[in-house]
Amino acid sequence: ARATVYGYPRQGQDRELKKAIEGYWKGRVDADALRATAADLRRTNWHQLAEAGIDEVPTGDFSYYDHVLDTTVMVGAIPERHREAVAADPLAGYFAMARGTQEVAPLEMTKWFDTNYHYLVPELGPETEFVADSAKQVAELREALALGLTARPVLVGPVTYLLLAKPAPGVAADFEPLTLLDRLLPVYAQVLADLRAAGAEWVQVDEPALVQDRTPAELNAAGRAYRDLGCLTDRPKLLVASYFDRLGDALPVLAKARVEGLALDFTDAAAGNLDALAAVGGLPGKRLVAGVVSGRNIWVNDLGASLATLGTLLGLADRVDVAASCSLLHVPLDASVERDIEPQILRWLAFARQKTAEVVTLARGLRHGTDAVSAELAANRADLASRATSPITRDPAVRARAAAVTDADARRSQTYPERTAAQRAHLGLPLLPTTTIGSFPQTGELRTARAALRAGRIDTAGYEERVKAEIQEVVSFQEKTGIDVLVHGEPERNDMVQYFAEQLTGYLATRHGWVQSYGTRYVRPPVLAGDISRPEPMTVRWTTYAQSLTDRPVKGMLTGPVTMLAWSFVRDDQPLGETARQVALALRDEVNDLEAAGTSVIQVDEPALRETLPLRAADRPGYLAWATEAFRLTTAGVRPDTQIHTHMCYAEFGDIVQAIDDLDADVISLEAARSHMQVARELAAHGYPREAGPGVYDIHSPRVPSTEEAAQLLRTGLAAIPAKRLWVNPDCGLKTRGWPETRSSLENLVTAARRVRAELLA
Ligand code: THG
Ligand code: ZN
Repeated sequence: ARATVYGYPRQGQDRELKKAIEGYWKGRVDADALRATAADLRRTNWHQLAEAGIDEVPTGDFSYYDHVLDTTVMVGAIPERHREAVAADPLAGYFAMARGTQEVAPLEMTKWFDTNYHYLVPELGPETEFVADSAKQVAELREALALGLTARPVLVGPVTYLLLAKPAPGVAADFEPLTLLDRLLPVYAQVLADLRAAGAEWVQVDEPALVQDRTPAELNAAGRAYRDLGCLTDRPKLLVASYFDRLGDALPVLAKARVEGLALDFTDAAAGNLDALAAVGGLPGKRLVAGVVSGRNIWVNDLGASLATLGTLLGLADRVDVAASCSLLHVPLDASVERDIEPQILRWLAFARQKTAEVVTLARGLRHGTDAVSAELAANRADLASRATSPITRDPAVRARAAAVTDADARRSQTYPERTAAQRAHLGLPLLPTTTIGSFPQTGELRTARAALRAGRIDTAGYEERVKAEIQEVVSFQEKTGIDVLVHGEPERNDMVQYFAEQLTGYLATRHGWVQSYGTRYVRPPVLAGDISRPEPMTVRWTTYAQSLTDRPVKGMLTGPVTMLAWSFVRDDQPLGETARQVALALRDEVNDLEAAGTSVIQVDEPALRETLPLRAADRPGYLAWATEAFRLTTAGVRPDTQIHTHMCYAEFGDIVQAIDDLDADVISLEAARSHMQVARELAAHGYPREAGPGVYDIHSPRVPSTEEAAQLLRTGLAAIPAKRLWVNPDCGLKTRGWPETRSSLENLVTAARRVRAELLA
């Protein structure tokens, strides 16, 4: 049995890659220096893997921005508008595709399956001609081979590549990229031949799209792809990999294919693969790579359980190797550098380095028997026991409270029509009320103050004065501009999830636990490790301070339970719904405290509700049931005249409109400006009965919308949502915007609301 992984974090221990790339963008680092940094990082990673005992290292998983964009380059599917730039300077042109320039739009970005990684969406059409460009794959394979390592190139597979693509601009919306398969396969054939010539014995072809629900036609296409690639004579051995969920109907297709190996996910996320593999009679004559160590979470593996799984698998394939379930790109690099986490608790955690060691131990155990790894198994059992019995993971008060929750706790005391009348009387808002989503520009002074606080150059009191000054400015600007429902602007917050996690018992924060979100942008997801409780109010002070400065209502701003889970590493020792319920109860206390302190409008954001939707339709109703219950449990404890808002971004609400309705929020704000109010029409088609604020200002662009443009979007909104239920707001928070464009845009937004109000009353 060999030990291997499919990919490793790209950024380096100190995010050297981010610094080099951003330096290159600013002109401070030249292309050669950037290439040298990248080559160093690849070498460091391979050495780290090899020294840990990984027998076969991955190559080609490195990326300057995104591996799907690298695949677009590899198959020559450069969008027309980028071709000239890419031909003139491949590296600059590559970044232009990723980020756009003054003149040309970038490729669209979207989430990589149900992870928090974002990829650049290929743009294809009937005219697309593919051409093989194996330079990057071949060069990186050669680098690893030159170090004397056994290396296996990893490619995004042709079926997944096409299924992740969308019609190019100007191409009919119903164009199906998968129809290009026959044109794409010869390009993969060429790349495979090039890799073989460069010395690859095996090549891994990733097909994670096959773990989603697929039509018979799509499964047929997958069968055809691997029949054709399998029949090639000049090729390396093929390992077709899947991860994130079970293969389902695609398993028999791949098991029959003429490829030499399959890599399957055997973690809980993909439950069903083991039985399904047995049901198809295993993989006689093939290599099976078993992903038994989760590449998604940060928990130490149950080595005994994994060895048992591996033992079962031995009977089902010619040869069984051990791996993490997916690329380790999705976890931070190294838990051992964390200094703020208690040593005993740190032993529960495994980041990429620790996971690599687990894979190696498991491969050794499989090869030589459990006796060969008895010390590792004993230590592992002790760590698992310490976690299972720790007061951190078992807080009786939290458990008792969660167990006592009733249906009534998750239901408002009055229906929406009754509530809305009470809220109208209480708040006295005009028709088409204006508001913002919560955050205001994070100024340089604020960031400097936060850094100074961390470095001990200023004290807490000094920092809080800075925050208060900022709140004053934000409140006075909103009053002057004539916004109806104000916010305090969130100057005290960095990342919203991190901010709440730091204040909740049961959460751990990391110092270096960076995970790539997209390109050079990283997040440090907090670790939801134990039972969750709220030792004291988290936001009340800042909201009431803002309220003390104005007579207009100030909205309280919270992050909802589903998003708290989605953007954290969540405990795997109880159902997600249980964890969500604990977080919901902690947030419910905050909501109730805000109300008691005089807050009449409270927003609970759930931007991640849509993105956590399970990959397979069969798993969705269960998810939506606990997710919407957690939101309602958070918000249902308030009086009828307290108005609950929620907010979601990232479009594509179509498949969760019913869930949005089930949240029973009084008001929802949604991203809509770029899609010309598409969501308003979707809500209307569903018969959404409550208030909504489809955004009229696209905050992802520095562009200031004119008053007439915003007014026109409002009129479009009015065609779908009656005036009595329509709100006026931007698409999302303003923290990534500068003050000048924020000022002008919000002034125009208020003027637009006034203009359309006057039209309605005329
Ligand atoms: N918070 C968390 N997770 C998220 C988002 C979030 N996942 C999805 C989405 N939002 C990802 N979007 C971003 C946007 C910006 C950045 C990262 C992810 C970003 N990061 C800084 C960087 O890399 O320079 C670091 C920020 C920091 O210092 O914490 O700009 O909002 N949890
Ligand atoms: Zn948003």
